[in-house]
This record gives sequence, structure tokens and C-alpha cells, in this order.
Amino acid sequence: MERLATLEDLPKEYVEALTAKNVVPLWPSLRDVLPPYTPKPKTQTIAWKYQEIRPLLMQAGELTPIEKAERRVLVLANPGHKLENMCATSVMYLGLQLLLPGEWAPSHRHTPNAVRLIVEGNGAYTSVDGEKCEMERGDLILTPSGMWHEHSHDGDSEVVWLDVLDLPLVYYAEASYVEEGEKVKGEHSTIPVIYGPGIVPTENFQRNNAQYPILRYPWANTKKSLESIASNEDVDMVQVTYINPETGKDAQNVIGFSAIMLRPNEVLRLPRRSCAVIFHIIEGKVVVDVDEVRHELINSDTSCAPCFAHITLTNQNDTPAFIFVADESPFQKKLGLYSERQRTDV
Ligand code: GTQ
Repeated sequence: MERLATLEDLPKEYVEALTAKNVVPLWPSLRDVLPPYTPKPKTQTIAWKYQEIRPLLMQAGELTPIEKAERRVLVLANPGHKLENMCATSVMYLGLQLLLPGEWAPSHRHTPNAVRLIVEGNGAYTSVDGEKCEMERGDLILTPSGMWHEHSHDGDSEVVWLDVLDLPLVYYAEASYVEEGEKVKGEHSTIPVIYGPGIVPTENFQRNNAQYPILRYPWANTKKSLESIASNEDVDMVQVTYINPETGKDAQNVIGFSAIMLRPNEVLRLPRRSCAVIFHIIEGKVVVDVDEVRHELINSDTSCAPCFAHITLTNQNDTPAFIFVADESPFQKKLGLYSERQRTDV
């Protein structure tokens, strides 16, 4: 491609005259906004080690009372997007949230979609539109856009979870805001188990929440599915996707959620995809190679990779490894931006 003229090639007075009228020449920036063939992601390959961050999170529990934090979160920020912008990728926000016994993170609802992936501790729960979602390690809990939610803790140890939100995208769209709510009074309703494997209620069932029929996806079920898929040796990639059982589509609109199991010592080369991706280790020891960068991850570590990266996941143990995955594919597919490339393509 032809090299184009730069700002410096123009007379200074001319550039100033443009600036004064709030106009800019396209050609000096054209190759940045439309780079040839492959995007130039700001997203860097980063790993956040849980054992390094946990003491800092516990310190936040001593330094800042929940009333002064509302949400006591250390954000996993990607320096490629500048730390203060609180982006893991251009679309995804990640945070580790701490709730101490007896604490309550007050009710609110907001336009960004959120999910929680539970990292440690027992006895906490999130109420989503009044429904009580117990938090156990590895569970995925949805709090979709516009749904009231508050976090409570009746147990006796620290509870930590990973928040995944589409906040960077919604904020960029100038669509991000929150409303304050009221504490759930009296009994919470518990979520009835009305969806099973291949089972949805028939049409005449009164659905409370047809748009998001499942709010809590227990880890035990996900793990069981992965293990039984893995027992079939013909399957190359042992992965399940969290879906909405009423539509068969992704569980949420913007970010996609799935889980991968690596068999003992398995090496898995992922397809190159047009969206960034996040990995969070639920169980095991996994080497994540992203282009030239290698991270060795263990339980509760998190990492991210930019679009079109060459990604290889290697299980270093003689036992299976389990990885929670979040990616931007639902968003990209809806906008017609999604594609895959061969590993041999540039
Ligand atoms: O728990 O509702 O990490 O509103 C960021 C914003 C968590 C939450 C975050 C939030 C929440």
C-alpha cells in the first residue's frame, strides 16, 4: 500500500486553519483507522495472577468499608488501553470483587450487562430481580442489562468473584448509567429448576423471565458435561457454550461465555478469531501461548488475548484442566464483523 502524506507535510498555518474550524485531514490517519488486512489492537496479552492480586484485594477489605465502595472491586486493567480506562479488551471489563461476611453491596441496575464467575468462598448470594442466586466456586451468574441486583453474604469467610461486563463498549457508546434500588424485603424467591438438559417448559408455562430464563449456571453441571464430552476421543476441542435455553442463542447479547476442558497433557491450538478473548482458570495448570507471549496460569488466574492471535493452550498436568472463556463473538456476529482465519494466514 502507498505511504500517505503526514500532518508534517502540510503547512503549519493550514493545519491551524483546519483546527480552528474543527476539521481534520483524513489521509495522515487513514492507515491507522483502516490498517491493511488486520486490525491494530490496543489490547495487549496480559495475565493477572490471583495469588499476587488476592493480598491487595484483602487489603482493600481493610482499607475501604463496603459503604464507601458500593462495589469493592480491583479492576483487571489492560495497559494497552491505559489503566485508568479500566478495559481488559476494547469491549470487556474484568474485576475481582470482594464481599466480607455480613456485608451487603446495595441494589442497583445498570445498562451494561454483567456476569459473575465465582472464585472463592461460601455463603454469598446475588439477588437478580429478587431471585436468589447462590454463589459456589465456578458458578456463572448473569445480571443482564436493566436487571436489579444486589450482593449479600451470610457466610463466615471472604467471598471473591470475577466480574465480566461489557462496560467499555457501553461507555464508549455513551449509554452507560446506573439506577439506585431498594433492598429486597422479606424472602428472596429461589430459582426453580425448570430447565434441564434438552428440556424447556411447554408454551403454557407462565414464564417470569423469558428473556433470561437461566440466571445461575452451576459449575457442577458444566463440569459434568465437559467430562462426558472428553470421554469421546474423536472430539478435538472439548468446549461447551453457555446459552439461553429458550432461544438456543448466546446467554447474553454482547459477550459470549463458554468453558473448555483440556485432557491431561493436552495441547489445544485455537482457531484465529476476529474477537479478543479472556481465559480464567477454574482448575489446573495451563500454559497460554499468545503469539510470542507465554503465560503459565494456575487456579483463578486470568489472561486476555487480542483479535486474530495465534493461541495455544497446554495442560501441564496429568489431571484435566478447566478454563472459563469470555469473548466478543456475539457482539461481532450481530454487527457482521466476525471472521476466522487459518493459523497459516498472516
Ligand atoms: O457488582 O454490580 O465490577 O455495578 C462493576 C460495576 C461490579 C456489580 C463491577 C458493577 C458491579
